[in-house]
Amino acid sequence: EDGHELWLRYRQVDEPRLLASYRRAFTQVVKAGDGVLASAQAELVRGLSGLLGRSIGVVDAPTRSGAVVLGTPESSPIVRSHCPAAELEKLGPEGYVVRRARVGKVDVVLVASAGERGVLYGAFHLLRLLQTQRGVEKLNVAERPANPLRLANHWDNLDGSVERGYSGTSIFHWYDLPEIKPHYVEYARAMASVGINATVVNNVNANAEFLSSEMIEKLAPLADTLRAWGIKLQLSANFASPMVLDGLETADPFDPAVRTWWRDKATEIYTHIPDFGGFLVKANSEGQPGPVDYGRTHADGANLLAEALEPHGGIVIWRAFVWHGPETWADEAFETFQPLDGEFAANALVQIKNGPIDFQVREPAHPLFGALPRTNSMMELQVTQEYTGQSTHLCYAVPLWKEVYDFDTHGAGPGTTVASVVGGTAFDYGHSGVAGVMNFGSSTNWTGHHLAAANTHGFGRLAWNPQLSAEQIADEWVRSTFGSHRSLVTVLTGMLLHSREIYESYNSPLGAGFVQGGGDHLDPCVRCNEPWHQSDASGVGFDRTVATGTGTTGHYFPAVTSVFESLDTCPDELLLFFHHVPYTHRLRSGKTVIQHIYDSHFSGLENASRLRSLWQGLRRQVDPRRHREVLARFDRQVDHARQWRDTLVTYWFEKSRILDRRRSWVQAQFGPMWTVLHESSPAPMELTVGNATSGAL
Ligand code: BDP
Repeated sequence: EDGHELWLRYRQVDEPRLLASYRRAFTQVVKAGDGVLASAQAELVRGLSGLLGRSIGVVDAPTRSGAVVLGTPESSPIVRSHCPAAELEKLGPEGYVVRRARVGKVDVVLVASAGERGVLYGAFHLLRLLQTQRGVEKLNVAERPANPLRLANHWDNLDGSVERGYSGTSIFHWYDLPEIKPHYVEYARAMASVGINATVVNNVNANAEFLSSEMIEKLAPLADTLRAWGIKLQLSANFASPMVLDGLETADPFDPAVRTWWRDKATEIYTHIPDFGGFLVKANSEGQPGPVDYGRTHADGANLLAEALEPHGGIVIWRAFVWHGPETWADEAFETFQPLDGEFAANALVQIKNGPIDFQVREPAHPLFGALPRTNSMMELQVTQEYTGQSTHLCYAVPLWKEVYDFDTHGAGPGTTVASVVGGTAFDYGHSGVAGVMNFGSSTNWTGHHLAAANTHGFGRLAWNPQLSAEQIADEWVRSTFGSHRSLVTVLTGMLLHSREIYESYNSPLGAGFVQGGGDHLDPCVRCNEPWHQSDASGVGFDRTVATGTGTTGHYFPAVTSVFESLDTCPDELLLFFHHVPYTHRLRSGKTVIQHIYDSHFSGLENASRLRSLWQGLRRQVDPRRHREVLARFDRQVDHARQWRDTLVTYWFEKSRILDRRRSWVQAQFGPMWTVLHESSPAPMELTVGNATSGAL
């Protein structure tokens, strides 16, 4: 196995009694229709044939019990007569029911929805039940997605490179378009299987060429391919496109020629791609052009594109990621966008990263969530592991994402979770949802590290339903990807669920954040990132309080501000994000901050080794190739975790001049240097033995 099939392997169910019951329950598939319905039908045939280990035929009408009937009230008379239209309408065009019904003399399984997409998602749901070995005697499923927009963001460039991609080059072969490669369909199936309904195929650092006439024509067949799987194509747009592509002298949103240019461009796109989703824009951020270049606001810029897309039903997604330096990074997005609340067009959305910095392993939720009651908002998550170990480290992000979804912003009173904001229920949003910066590339297994595909899967499943637990989602991915062997499921699910905290512990405990090196964000560069974690001789952490710091805590609603503002209530895991504290500050555990940092780097490495051993122990439950390839990644993870430990422990020892209670380790590492530091240190040093502090040296 090479991992190319991801979680859609559909291997024959290996539990004989279950297999027999599934074979009785599903016997044939009733012809469904064209387009998305044909995709749903094809997937059911493929999936059921694989899982049942026998070929499943397509029939015009049910002839045996166990026929699967899929469709909408328009496409299927059986659905029309057995599913009340009102019931389906309530679930919306992407929601579905899966249940049994009696049709004439046979028992059938209905997969029904008010819309074709819902039928497709229902088909995947049905297959998931079998992949995860659930009982199907009592089928009574009714689902609808929590987030209307569930968007993949690819940061893929025209030259085939992928910004922050760790799995080879782009999956999209731009120069070969309009030729459609078979793997575009595989891509679309994988995305649709977890409910992704739109995809931005190019980098937010956008090359204007993506909007050229030649490119639009070339992209049209790709859009057709995606459409068959319920996915709308979208493009990142460079704000200066009118200048770059057609030599206009300005991109000022108030310039009539610029407005005409965008309107004409939109019309051109919709001529070729009638269901084009719209634009995604990174403006006035990290060197990208934008409306601020002309003294206009971000809302002015967004509304320019929104106006052009509006007649065609398109949306513009405007990113809130703006910053000009470590000092104000956590504040700038809030301070720029919050005052603009209510000024964005009805078909514009602001896309907000999950935290106020930049996809760190631990951050508080972004203060803009809940603070834009009159601006359609959505969340941006990073599926590709830029700051979380790239394709070397196991770091399952679902627990991290769940924390953000569950975060109570108090925006419309207590209980205004981020999930309710981006799900569109907290405020009267016309559009909302979630975007994931994707981790797919040209590697055979798509994600480089086989286990990184769990993040792709988890992103989609959580976007569909943020109420699902991380355990449930991990369990589902493991079973579908590796099979349902009991010890494998238990061990691998546990590994996934602990992996983020393990990575965090040797990378950046207590919310210090941003300790990766300059360009590639993989290796430690704790010294060069001092402006972010603000370590000095007196202590560590960034004072973002209202009382004495930058005031970031004040951007949250009062109930949240008070929690983060006070040292007594700020959660330890975010302590250094919000506070600058002495190294001897005591955590709730009773440990000092510095000892916690030391301990955490040591235990992090030990736990990384443990992950490796656990995986080694799965040798008999995992096929040889995938086992070998993942083990090689764990080898590198352990080596790298050791580098992290040694670099960071050394750094913080030098900064704090406080000894780790593992004195012998320090002496072995530093030898004479320890003496030098000890002798020259003006600051008192603390030595702890066991759990007890012996006081200053
Ligand atoms: C940062 C990445 C950079 C992206 C930027 C963004 O390092 O490559 O362009 O985010 O989101 O995390 O625009």
